[in-house]
Amino acid sequence: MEENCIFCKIIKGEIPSFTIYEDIYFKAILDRAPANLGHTLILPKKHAQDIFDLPEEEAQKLYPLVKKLAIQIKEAVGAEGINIVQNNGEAAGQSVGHFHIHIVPRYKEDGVTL
Ligand code: DGP
Repeated sequence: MEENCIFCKIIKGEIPSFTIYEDIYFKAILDRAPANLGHTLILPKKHAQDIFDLPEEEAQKLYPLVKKLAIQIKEAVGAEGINIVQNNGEAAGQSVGHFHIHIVPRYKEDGVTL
């Protein structure tokens, strides 16, 4: 838990969020500013700033979960495609300093820019 980290507060339940999945390592929530319906963020429960700071244990568990949720979200919203995006550092567009993966449902010519 990092003081003043929005995602740590969400994980602790101090800030409300719409949770679509949770286990001992991760919580997956709907993005509050979704690029498309079903835009989801996967957050490790243990605070890590970015990929460079992510513990090996979380790193190993992550991609099977990304795959599982991408499949379920695609089906749930009837998406034609999915973007999986993960920004590291301000220079790369990271605005919240707690590692997260975006799962963004996509449709042909939906005009979304990431
Ligand atoms: P990034 O730019 O990659 O760091 O993405 C941060 C995302 O986090 C952005 O899409 C908006 C989302 N976000 C920021 N604050 C909150 C919040 O309090 N609740 C939820 N659900 N999403 C948030």
